[in-house]
Order: sequence, then structure tokens, then C-alpha cells
Amino acid sequence: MTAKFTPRVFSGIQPSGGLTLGNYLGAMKRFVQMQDAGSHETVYCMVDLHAITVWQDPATLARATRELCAGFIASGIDPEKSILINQSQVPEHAQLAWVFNCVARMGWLNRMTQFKDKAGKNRENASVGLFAYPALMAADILIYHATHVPVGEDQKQHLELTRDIAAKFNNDFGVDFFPITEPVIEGAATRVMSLRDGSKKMSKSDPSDQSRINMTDSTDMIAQKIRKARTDPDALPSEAKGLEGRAEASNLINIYAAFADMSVDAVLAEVGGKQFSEFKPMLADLAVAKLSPISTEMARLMEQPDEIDAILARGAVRAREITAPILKQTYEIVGMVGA
Ligand code: AQP
Repeated sequence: MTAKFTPRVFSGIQPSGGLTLGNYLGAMKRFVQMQDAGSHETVYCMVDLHAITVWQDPATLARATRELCAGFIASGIDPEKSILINQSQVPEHAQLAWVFNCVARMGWLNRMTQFKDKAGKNRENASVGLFAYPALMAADILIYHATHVPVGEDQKQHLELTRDIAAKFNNDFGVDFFPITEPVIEGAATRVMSLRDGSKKMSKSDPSDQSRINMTDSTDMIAQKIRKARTDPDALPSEAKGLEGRAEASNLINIYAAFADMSVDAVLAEVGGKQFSEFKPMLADLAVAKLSPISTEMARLMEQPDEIDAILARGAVRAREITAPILKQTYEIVGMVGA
């Protein structure tokens, strides 16, 4: 079904706060690998329209968007090799989302666990945008006819919905227009967990700053957060099987494996038998070695906001060469006069 489509990767990150280690290992690091592999065109996006599905202070949102752009570049995204954009600067995302709001069913969106988690008990007070979030995400992907989407484990359900929307659109209108996109959920860090609670995902909106490592944390702060990370009293096992039922231990090993580009088994072969008091400083040293060049570069780029804005403006022009014709064809398929 996807054979006739140009191999193209799309993925995005919300500027809803500072970048976390979860975003970096689960998404950004893999975005760079896919860019450098050269087998696909790559489009990466700051999804500011998604961020406003919950309240954002305007000045903070603008700063977070530029900081996220700096994070992409500092992590290795090359705005010449990849198309790097801010979602609201490419209006076809929102235009296609409206069409998809009319394709997606209430029942489908009602099943989305992220909406349930984020809306909490007070669903009546959640924004309509938060409910419709997955239809906008489907539009983000399909406005590029993207064939592959690298994401963390938490986005799996939204990717399934994207596939359902594409299939229903194709079926409703008797076309083979949208690809059935493949999720790419790979690597040791598809789900980085909170440092305070191994059952919760590490998240930029967690009220506890100790629960996460921010990409802008100082080296001392990174080391301190890892030292204080919750663990159990047992020594580390020598094989992955020994991590079963030990969520916090498993999380720290996965983080190490992702940073070191090693398998979990290879890490455990090295550190099995060690106490956390010995392992945590090893992890802290590795995290600092990998993250501090990125945060230094982010800080440097943040001193040049005009350069960041120019990169995003150029990205939007390149993006619209792809998105404008796809929106036009969508409107023609749907029957919009003047498309
Ligand atoms: N903890 C995580 N482990 C692995 N991958 C993660 N991602 C996020 N957290 C983790 C991946 O990062 C990409 C961008 O996510 P997002 O910022 O658009 O939204 P999110 O998943 O809701 O991230 P946060 O940090 O939890 O943001 P808030 O707190 O604003 O909701 C996605 O590919 C995601 O899988």
C-alpha cells in the first residue's frame, strides 16, 4: 500500500516545556539516525498547535519553540538535510486536520488513553483541541504522505488512529491517496520512565522537576538527579531476565544502553553484580558526556533567535512545496469547489 509513496519520515515534538531525556532518547536521537541513514526524506516539526491544547503562556511558548528548534539542531538535525519546521507556519497541517475531524469517529477518539490521562477527572473542562489532538497528528503525518514515523511507545495508539483515518478516507472516497504509515518504535529507550516513579513516563509536564532530566540541566544537576533516582536495594543482575519486576532498575539500565548504543544484555554483562552506588556515577558520567555538548550548543543558538527564526521560515517554504499540492488534491477528492 505504501509502495507508490516516496519514503519519507515525519515526526514532531511539542514545545510544551523544556526538552527531556525522554524526548531526546525516545525521539530526537533516532530522528538524527534516520536523517543520517539517508534512506528517507526527513521532516521534523515543532508542534506548537498541539502544545496549545493545554494552556500555554504565550511568551513561554515562543521561547520553548525556539529552544526546541535549538535542541533539534544541537542534537544533530541539519536543516539542509531535513526539513525543520514549526507547525503553525505550515497552515496545511491545520487545514487537513479539519478534514480529518470529519473522517475520524467520536468513538475512536474516546478510546485514546492519552486524552483520558491528560484530561484527568475533569473531562468536561478539557479543550476540544485536546480531544481532537490525534486527528491533527494524523494530518501532520499525512500532509507529507509520510511513510514512516519514529516515535516513543506512548504514541503507538495515536499512530494506529492515523492509519485508521488514512484507510477510512481512502475507502470513503474510493481512492488510494493516503499511505498507511508505519510506526518506527525501536531501541532501548522507547519508554524512558520518571526517575521518581518507575511506573510513570518521564514527561516535561510532570510537576516534579526531580522526575526528569532536562536537556538544559547543568552537569551538577544531571549528576544529582541520577544520584537521587529511586532504585531498589538489590545489586544489578547479569541478564535482562533479572530486571523483571524492577521498573526503576530497568529504566536506568535502558537509559545507559541508549546512551552507549549497547544492548541491555551487553550493559548487564558489564555491570551485573554492581550496587547502584557504583552504577549511578557511571551512568551520570555517561549522561553528562553525551548531554553537555548538546546543552552548550543549545545555549549558543538561543543567543541567535533571528537565526532560528530564519531557519524555520526556510523550512516552512520547503515544507509547503510538499503540503500545498497534497492539500489541493485532498480538497479535490472531497469535492471542494476552487481547490
Ligand atoms: N519518556 C519518554 N520516553 C520515550 N519517548 C518519549 N517521548 C516523550 N516522552 C518520552 C517521545 O517524544 C516525542 C515527542 O513527544 P511530545 O513532546 O510531542 O509529547 P509527549 O509524548 O506528551 O511528551 P511529554 O514530555 O510527556 O510532553 P507533555 O508533558 O507536554 O505531554 C514522541 O515521539 C514521544 O513518543
